[in-house]
Amino acid sequence: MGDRQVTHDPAVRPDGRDLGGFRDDTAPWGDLTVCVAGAGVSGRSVVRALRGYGTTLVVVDGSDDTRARANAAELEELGATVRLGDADTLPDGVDVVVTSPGWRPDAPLFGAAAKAGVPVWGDVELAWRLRPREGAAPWLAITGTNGKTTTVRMLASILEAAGLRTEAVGNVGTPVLDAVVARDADGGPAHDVLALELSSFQLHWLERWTEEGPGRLAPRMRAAAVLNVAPDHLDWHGSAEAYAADKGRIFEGAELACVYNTADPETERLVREAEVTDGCRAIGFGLGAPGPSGLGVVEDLLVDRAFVADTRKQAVELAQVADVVPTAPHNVANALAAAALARAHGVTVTAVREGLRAFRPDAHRIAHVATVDGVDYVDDSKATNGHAAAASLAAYPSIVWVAGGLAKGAEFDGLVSGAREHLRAAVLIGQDRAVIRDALERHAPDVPVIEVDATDTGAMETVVRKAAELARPGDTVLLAPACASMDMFANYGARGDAFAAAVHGLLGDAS
Ligand code: UMA
Repeated sequence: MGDRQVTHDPAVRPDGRDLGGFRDDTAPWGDLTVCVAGAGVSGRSVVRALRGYGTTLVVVDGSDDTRARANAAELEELGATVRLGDADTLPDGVDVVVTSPGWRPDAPLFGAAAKAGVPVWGDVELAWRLRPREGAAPWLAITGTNGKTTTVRMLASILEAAGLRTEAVGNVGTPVLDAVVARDADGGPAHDVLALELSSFQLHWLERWTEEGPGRLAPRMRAAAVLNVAPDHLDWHGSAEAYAADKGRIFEGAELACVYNTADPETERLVREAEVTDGCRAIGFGLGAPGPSGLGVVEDLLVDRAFVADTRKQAVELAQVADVVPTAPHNVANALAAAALARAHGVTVTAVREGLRAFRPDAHRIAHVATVDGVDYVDDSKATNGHAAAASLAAYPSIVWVAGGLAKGAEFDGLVSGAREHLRAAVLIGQDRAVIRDALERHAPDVPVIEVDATDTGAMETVVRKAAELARPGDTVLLAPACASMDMFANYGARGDAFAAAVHGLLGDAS
């Protein structure tokens, strides 16, 4: 971490367009023509945020199905022009493209933008530039391969317990822009501080923070955390290195604290390589006793040795381990990361404890659905990559594993060889199930495998029935797909719901 001073001067972009002046809500946004890439959750938030300024908005989306048309109708009502079914060419007269996070960097639209000298921002970059000039809420941000949604919600719970007006935003589901443009009854910013979950995609689309030049205006977090880094989204980023580098960008220009996981050296490396603001501290969290400037666990207590007057001699008790629900090791680590960000922002020990006690995890995260004929059915649909599925598979001794979906370029050899001893059988679904089947053949050839060759959402009933046939009393049928869901379902939540509905169907049969 270097000693860097951050300034807020306007900047002229290398292509000559003076978009540096567009750095808060007082800029002449109405002068711009913006191409919005994607009519999904993020694209719609871009239109909602900019329409009030009179910005000319042209939305492009490659889809032209029922959902896309419904989104287009909503956007046209807000005054945007929408082009469906052609996402490759740049509309005329565009000053800047604002992209949704899922668009790959090699999309033809961005090639066309580069050729025309038109910059591309992510929706989070736009959110940073639309922050109110007066009283903007600082950003506390979290990324990581796994645990970030839970951790950002824990953080919001702690900030709320501290009496702060806050919201968990970003990849968690509520676009950052919606929060940034929200105003209170007096017309001031509606939030005191924001808790951001940022995906590697969203981080990729942020301007690079640099000490000099246009990058001086790039988003910077008051405090940021990387929870862990394991291979994911390799098809999008191109390599594990590029994925990690994009994750590391959350630390660039950080003001007060860069928070890393002492059990994951890659997260610490990303802190070391980051260029941050003068005075920014590196804070480690982990399940052991904390060193100076760390948060950790001593016996049954969560302990802070970082945000105390004398980090060599002092420590404060934050909460009991039992205050964290569920008290699984990875979740205690999540709680420590959330606490570190809150403490960096000046939140009291009491608020950390109260916030953690008040927090309850979302559905679809190692959620027990039912026990049928002595077999437990567990929904961990949120395990959308191998790293998350491995944690889940390690938690049960004898498993009928339900897996598959979109592999996102991943391989599963390590996952399967690590979980081999826990597997009674596997039931595979989805587009890339053959990649998992091949890994099972290589590393666990004795494990029976059934493939369900259907891509309609009703396939989950077949999957659960097959799993029930393979399971014996005492086993766990575990939905931990290690893959994304979008080949068959709207999202991982819908996949988990379909699993739970199929299990309840079995219960109906059994009663
Ligand atoms: N589209 C194209 N061309 C493309 C790609 C997409 O036209 O090449 C269109 C699609 O037809 C669709 C729209 O763009 O209409 C979708 O854009 P998007 O994929 O960026 O998704 P959004 O609806 O804007 O939702 C995004 C996040 N999705 C992704 O990053 C893929 C949501 O995270 C996030 O909650 C939301 O913004 C608000 O910030 C979801 C996710 O799966 C939950 N995230 C990944 C993860 O957690 O692993 C990163």
